[in-house]
Amino acid sequence: MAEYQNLFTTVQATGPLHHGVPLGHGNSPRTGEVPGVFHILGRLGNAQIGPIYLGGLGVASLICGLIAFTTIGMNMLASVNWDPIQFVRQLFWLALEPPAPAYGLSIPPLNQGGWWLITGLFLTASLMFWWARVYRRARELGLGTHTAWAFAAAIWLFLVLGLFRPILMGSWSEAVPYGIFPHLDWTAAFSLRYGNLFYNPFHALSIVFLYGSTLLFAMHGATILAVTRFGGEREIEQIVDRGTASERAALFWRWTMGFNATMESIHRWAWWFAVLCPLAGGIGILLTGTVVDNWYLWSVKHGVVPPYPEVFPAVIDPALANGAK
Ligand code: 07D
Repeated sequence: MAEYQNLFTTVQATGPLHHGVPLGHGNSPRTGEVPGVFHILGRLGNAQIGPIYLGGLGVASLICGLIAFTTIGMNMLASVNWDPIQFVRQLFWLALEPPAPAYGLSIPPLNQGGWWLITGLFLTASLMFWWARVYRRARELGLGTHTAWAFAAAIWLFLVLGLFRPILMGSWSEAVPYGIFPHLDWTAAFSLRYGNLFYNPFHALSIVFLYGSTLLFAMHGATILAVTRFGGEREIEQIVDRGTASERAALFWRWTMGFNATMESIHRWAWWFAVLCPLAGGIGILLTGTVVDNWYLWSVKHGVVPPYPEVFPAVIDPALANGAK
């Protein structure tokens, strides 16, 4: 008999279709009365699709997101003289840029950053509505709101980059453009302007949690897959029994590194690592240009990195050089 392998193969349990628990007072009905079952989807996740809950918040979020998306697209199209071929050809290079520095925090004409401001407004509204939807849907199912607060950590970094820091700096021009390569160019330029972001300790900390998250995810995913032959993916029954897949998994880690997380605490680790990535990152970005102007010189000053040896001319902050302003 072929052994059950589960890196790619999944077991698809089939049974009666389930619409979910009844919804309380004040909820909209779920959309899609007869959910479908698709074998191909079942290879990735659950085979049952729908019914979806749309609701007022969901609709509001989608409308705002669509307005933002369309405004970005139309501005990009305008930038190539409404030529659809060039739009597709140059798509990765096109951008909707924030206003020029001269406008500060004022409202510029539409084609000089005004559209960028309007897009930001709708994109932020869309994220806020979606956040409220995530929170509410969790509450309506009697769940904790862990997902909403993790999402809030990502929104924190988004708002620092596009709203909080530009306001502290007194200029919308500090914000990130909408566009594929342009936003990457912005990232590189930002790092260079502020003395190399690698020397920003919060950027370093953010990377620790980013990489840490992938490591934890791999360890957890691998551990659970390794014990599914003992039913380990059905976690709840495992926690209370001895001699189970769960106990073997724990033992494996105690054997290999002397310590193990538990079925519950591993998820706490995962949540905190993921959340601390944008949380630490947001702090690092907020400090850049507001409190610290050059992270390399800051690191030299605080003994984090050695200065260049005397054989080179003294390093000066490029921002203070003649002709910088
Ligand atoms: C971006 C925010 C939440 C997003 C939300 C979604 C939409 C969709 C679309 C309508 C992810 C909003 C939805 C926008 C709308 C339509 C069409 C979360 C985000 C809510 N770095 N770096 C980080 C590394 C360097 C730089 C974080 C590594 C260079 C800048 C992370 C390296 C330079 C910033 C990280 C490296 C540089 C960062 C991001 C290596 C120049 C940030 C964490 C190995 C390239 C950001 C403190 C995250 C930050 C950030 C990793 C190198 C610049 C840890 C591994 C030296 C300017 N970098 N980086 O979760 O927080 O992002 O910095 O070289 O702003 Mg970096």
